[in-house]
Amino acid sequence: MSVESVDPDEVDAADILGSAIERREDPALLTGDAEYTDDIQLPQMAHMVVKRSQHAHAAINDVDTAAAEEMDEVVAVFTAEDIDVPGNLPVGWLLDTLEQVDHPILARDRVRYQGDAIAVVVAEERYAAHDAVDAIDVDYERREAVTSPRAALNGAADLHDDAPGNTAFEWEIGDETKTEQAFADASHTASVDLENQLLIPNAMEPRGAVADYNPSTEELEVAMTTQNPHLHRLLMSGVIDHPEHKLQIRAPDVGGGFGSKIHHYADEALAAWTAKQLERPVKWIATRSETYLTDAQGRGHETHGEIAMDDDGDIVGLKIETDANLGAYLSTFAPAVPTYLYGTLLSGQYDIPAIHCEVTGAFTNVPPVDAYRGAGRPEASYVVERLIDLAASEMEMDPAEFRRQNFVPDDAFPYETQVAVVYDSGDYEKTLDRALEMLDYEDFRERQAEAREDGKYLGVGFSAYIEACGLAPSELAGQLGAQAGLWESSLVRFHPSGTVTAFCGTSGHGQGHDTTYAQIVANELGIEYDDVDVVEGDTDEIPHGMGTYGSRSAAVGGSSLVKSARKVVEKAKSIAAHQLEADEDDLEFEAGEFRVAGAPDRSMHIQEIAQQAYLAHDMPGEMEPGLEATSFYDPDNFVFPFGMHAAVVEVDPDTGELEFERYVAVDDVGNQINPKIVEGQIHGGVAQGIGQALYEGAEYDDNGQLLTGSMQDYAVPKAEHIPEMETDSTVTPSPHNPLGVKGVGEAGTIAAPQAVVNAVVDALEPFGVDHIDMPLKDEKIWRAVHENGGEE
Ligand code: MCN
Repeated sequence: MSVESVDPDEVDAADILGSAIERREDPALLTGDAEYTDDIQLPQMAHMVVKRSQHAHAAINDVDTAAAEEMDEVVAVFTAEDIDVPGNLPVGWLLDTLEQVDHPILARDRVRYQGDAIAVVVAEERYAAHDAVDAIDVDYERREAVTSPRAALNGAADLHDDAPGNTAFEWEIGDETKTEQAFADASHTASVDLENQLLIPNAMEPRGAVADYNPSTEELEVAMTTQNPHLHRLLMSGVIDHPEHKLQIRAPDVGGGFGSKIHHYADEALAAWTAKQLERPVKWIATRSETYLTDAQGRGHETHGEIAMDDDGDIVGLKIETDANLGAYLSTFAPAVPTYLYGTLLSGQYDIPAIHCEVTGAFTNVPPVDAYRGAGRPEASYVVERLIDLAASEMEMDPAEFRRQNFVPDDAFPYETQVAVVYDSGDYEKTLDRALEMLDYEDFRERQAEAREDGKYLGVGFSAYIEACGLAPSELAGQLGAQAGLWESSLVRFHPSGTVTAFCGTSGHGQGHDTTYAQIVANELGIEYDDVDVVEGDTDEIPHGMGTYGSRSAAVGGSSLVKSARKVVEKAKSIAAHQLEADEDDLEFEAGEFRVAGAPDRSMHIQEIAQQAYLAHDMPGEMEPGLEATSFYDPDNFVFPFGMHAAVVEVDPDTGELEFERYVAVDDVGNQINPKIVEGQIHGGVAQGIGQALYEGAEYDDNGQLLTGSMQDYAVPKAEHIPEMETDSTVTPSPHNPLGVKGVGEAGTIAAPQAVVNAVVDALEPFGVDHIDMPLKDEKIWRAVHENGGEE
């Protein structure tokens, strides 16, 4: 059910919101006209390269930079001893039990993961800087390394003196007593031990920064690969001790992030600090290998889960214990991911009366672990949906019908879960019914039974996912430990000629905001889509902002634009009433036109009013000239998109090979601003989810050396590995924002992994296979089949 794109010129202005118009940002991106950070060339620009630890865990006895300093074209070499600013990366989310540890931008006396920054070289040319980095001699004293969170928490050598036992925090949610009682009273239980493997984000464009310092004005401009320029400005100003109002952070075109460009890393701060030290522009661009070693990774859970049912197959309780990998240091939002973005989603789409979850955060010798597309919510959805299948099997019930029986009913919204959130709106049976219809489910089960008789193993896997996005209501986020409110801000400005620039504090990096935001603003103002331009990603142009992550831009940024546009319309209305000599209450506003009720010939278009607002001197009363408005929009609640994905696979038990037959996705993201962009987001997300299910995973050896440090070894799926996706949607608007939208940017990634794993387990049911950890490589599947002798 592929959505057809349309040319915006063929869409009536009144229908622009909700139209599948082509993305206006694509021509520049596809023809090479886009400007990425590495495209920036400044006069006198030098290049910075980072000396990184080759060991995962070691004490540093000495760093000898003498040879490097002598090399041709080397401008400067800096180590931790030279850092004269705080130089400690902050954590933006706190928990009561959190052990905060130092995270210096250059390691002082200890390195804690392979790739930890030890020194930087700045040289006239990038390759000269790389050569000089190789000439730096580090005297290491190796320590034992640990990469599994469970092992780290159970007797491994401590990484930090301030965090004994490698425990970063202990956190719980839900009611333990009630849950224990529910399990004691239950007649059936099922359980699973699973690993949700570490993932490397793999944005197409590696991280980078170009910093330019002007000593006479003390202004420091940093163009960098960021998803949230304003937050980076705030954090960086503290790290390098530079006044925030003299620091400009600008996001040129950013080639994807998937969460990895939210966090504050050492490298970008070092580029800014060295530019200031040397009073000349400095560029730092990560190599692909460096992104593998240093980009914040995602997931990394080891979990034990149990589910309890009564005789009728109603779920009565859920118990989850998770050891979460945080890596070597706390990354910016790391404490939030395996806690509030995970534990609060453990009710899934189900009405579960008792839930208890305990999470222990562990320091290990891998790069910091933080948000990666979905961040906590895929982990929650995965454990819930795996347990649901195991529970259905325990009850000898069909997995689709077991889900239906336990769904939160459609008349129960707003629905308060046992894990501290209130779902805004939902109709879960609708997405299930549509998916079953698309699958021709009854027919599939018959085909499956017949195929088994012929020695062919087909399986279907369901994923009834839910996510919380639209991050976030500031009050709630503050109560949960966020160090900043998560509102969004915007400015809608009419120019005298009637065109509009819409500024927003989000910072798109592939999601199509130039298109969808223009659709929103054009619709509110009743003007042509082509008359609206969108600006994001620059702290000097946009007063404030919180950035793009947590699928928040449509729900929070888009709503802020609606709020600003409506303020503009209000002011325009006063001007129109004055000019038309009518009462404001008698004015109707439609399609950009203010009309006096009952006198249709007395009207003014909002673009005409814009001209009047700037150029005429005939304003009502004391009203100031100009036609623009700013807003801060702070939502009342998260939004909760949901859906039903289903994979159909065939597994060859003799080889462990797997083939997709179908992939069906029915998503509900509320009202859709642009159905083509929504579909594209689902496609990209599902591809990443399938990547996790089948191929991807950061693997380390016993010394903490990354074994999957290149695209040769870390298998990102190629187009040929991804099945044709059959997509459809239902629409259940969110009552919490004026657009009725829910986020879509992470939905596919949250939904896909368990659909695939459940399908494989379903296919292998005759062999007694009830769980296989991701990634489901052929060998693992084969081993699972043969563990029980390979006999049915
Ligand atoms: N949209 C819509 N109707 C809705 C919801 C959204 O038309 N009901 C549109 C929005 O206007 C926007 C797009 O869909 O153009 C995504 O919107 P939203 O769900 O609000 O997500 P964000 O824009 O905040 O993007 C963040 C999200 C996240 S968290 C990750 S991770 C991710 C993703 O977006 N990373 C991406 N999608 C990505 N896409 C690309 N190309 N690159 C990434 O790095």
